[in-house]
Amino acid sequence: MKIVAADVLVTSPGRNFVTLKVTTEDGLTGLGDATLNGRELSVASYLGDHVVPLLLGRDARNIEDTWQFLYRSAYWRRGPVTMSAISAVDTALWDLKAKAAGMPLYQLLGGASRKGILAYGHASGQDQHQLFDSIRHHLDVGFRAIRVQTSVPSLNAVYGVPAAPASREGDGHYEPAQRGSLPAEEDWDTRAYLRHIPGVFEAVRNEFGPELPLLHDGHHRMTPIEAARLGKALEPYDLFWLEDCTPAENQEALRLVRQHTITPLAIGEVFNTVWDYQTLIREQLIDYVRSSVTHAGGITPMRKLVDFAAQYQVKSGMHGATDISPVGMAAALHLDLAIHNFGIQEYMPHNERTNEVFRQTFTFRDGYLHPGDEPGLGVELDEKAAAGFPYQTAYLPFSRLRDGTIHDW
Ligand code: KDG
Ligand code: MG
Repeated sequence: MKIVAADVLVTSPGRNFVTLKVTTEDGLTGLGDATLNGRELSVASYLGDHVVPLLLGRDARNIEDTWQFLYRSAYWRRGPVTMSAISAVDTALWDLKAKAAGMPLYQLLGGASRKGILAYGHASGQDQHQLFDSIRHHLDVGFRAIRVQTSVPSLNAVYGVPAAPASREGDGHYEPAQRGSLPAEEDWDTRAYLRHIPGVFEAVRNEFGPELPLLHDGHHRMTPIEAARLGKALEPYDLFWLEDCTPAENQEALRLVRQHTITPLAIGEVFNTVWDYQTLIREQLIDYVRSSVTHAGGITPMRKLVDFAAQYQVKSGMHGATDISPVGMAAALHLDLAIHNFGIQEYMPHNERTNEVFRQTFTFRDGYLHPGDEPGLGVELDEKAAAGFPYQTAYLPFSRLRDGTIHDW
């Protein structure tokens, strides 16, 4: 199974995606997602300029060897650009191997450990009325676990909340990356946020009852002591998890949070190797690992990460925002289905245009996702349709405090 071609495809059907297509001498093709939100072209260049020439002539069957070669031979290790590029290669090779075997990928990973993959959706609102409406909408379309984000009084724009409410019929999902030559500026005030959020969860529990799993994303904005305070204040509302409560470059910070709260903690959508989790997992400072197949080096290291986490009763909760392409999403679903320590999967459905470009076989029914049983990942890229959506410059926003200081977004 010699690799004879590897093509980097950039398309923007509503938002930017980078996909690697690897072709073997027998005409099989495998796909991998290399999308890094707001930095897409750097991964496309890393792949096209430095990785594709190394792939040509290699045996596509040797996935572990190829992973180690790409990781170690660059000398410069880790980092989101490098690891997203390696992810795409690794995922494409698993897609190829499963297609060659005539099996859905999850079978090669050990087979199904469950019937379906519990998914959580994103509800949000500028006020309580909009938020309740959004939660009802998510329940109506089948979600059985819901992330709750709201605006904060006196702040103009807050992570996770669209400026206008998403229409029930349209695809008006929240999309933080905005097209344009400069990133949008948002404002932030942690004290205002901390005062507001516990009351929101109290109202949601009163309205929707105790059963519904509720999640919340702090999006890296709190100090450890602020995060501890929020976790403690949210305890009566029984969250499934509080996500990214601190910027977690400093793993030690989670010790302090953990000492003060029993609200479960999830972290790691911006992490890209197991090393980012070493202290967090070994000291059981978190409950869920948030890395995605797309950004953490592919199926090969993600399997090792979740197996390491399993020894400490830490579960998976893979990142699944719209910047994970349908290829990356399918890869996550195969892994979710196979592993034992699955926790939950984030699911932000893509828009119609994206689904026309990426033909998928995964399904969402009654709150559960399933990758389907087509050989490989079960996603095909319609290159003609993709070519109709050229790359558009787009950036994630950034935050400033009231006095103008840059804050974590
Ligand atoms: O690209 C950044 C988004 O994927 C991120 O802001 C979404 O935090 C996020 C989440 O939990 O989905
Ligand atoms: Mg997040």
